[in-house]
Amino acid sequence: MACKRGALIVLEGVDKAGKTTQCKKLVQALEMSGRPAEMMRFPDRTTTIGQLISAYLEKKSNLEDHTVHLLFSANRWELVPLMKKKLEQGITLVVDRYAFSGVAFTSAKPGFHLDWCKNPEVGLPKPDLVMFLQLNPLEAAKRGQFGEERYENSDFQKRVQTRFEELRKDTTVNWKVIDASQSVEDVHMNIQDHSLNAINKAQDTNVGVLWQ
Ligand code: NYM
Repeated sequence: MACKRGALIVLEGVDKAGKTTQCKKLVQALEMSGRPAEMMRFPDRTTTIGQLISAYLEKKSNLEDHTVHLLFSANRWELVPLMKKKLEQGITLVVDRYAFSGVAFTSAKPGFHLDWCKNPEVGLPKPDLVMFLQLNPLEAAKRGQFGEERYENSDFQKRVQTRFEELRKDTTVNWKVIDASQSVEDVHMNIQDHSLNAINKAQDTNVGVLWQ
């Protein structure tokens, strides 16, 4: 490796947990401390595949459930070359949702098994750290109404939460659970500590392979 690689850091959690706010704050803090960092989010709605997903989420189109699962996965795979390039350049990637959201959301639908959902994600770059922003449904409800997009209702979100709990049992992934009911600043400090640790550990290792 020519320079020390960046870390792949993922934030996961149910809706309203504060993932996007915290991703932005983390990138800002890392940049200010002289560590190159960039934010990414999945789905990335800017690509051709991302636009199909976006129309589905906005209920402008209907897609068969297996098909949309594979599109979410393809949307990650199409960005893998770019992700690898940035990591090699020493840029830390702070990612708002990743394969874990993919598996948790689809497997919350009737008739979907976790293993089937994980399959297309096997082999993706493995995050050095996955932080799960934990917020109970009552706290989440206090943060305002759900929007109009698909999946944005509390029954479905509860099932998603259970699927995330299942995924967090996997010790091959470096999960950290963050109490998202704290103040934005306290959550940020917590996230920053874990991230600096992960960045230090990652720099002299190769990027891992997810679920393989
Ligand atoms: N979602 C997100 C999935 O169903 N599968 C995936 O692979 C990913 C990354 O899309 N409700 C769902 C979770 C969200 C929705 O995400 C859009 P966001 O962060 O609201 O743009």
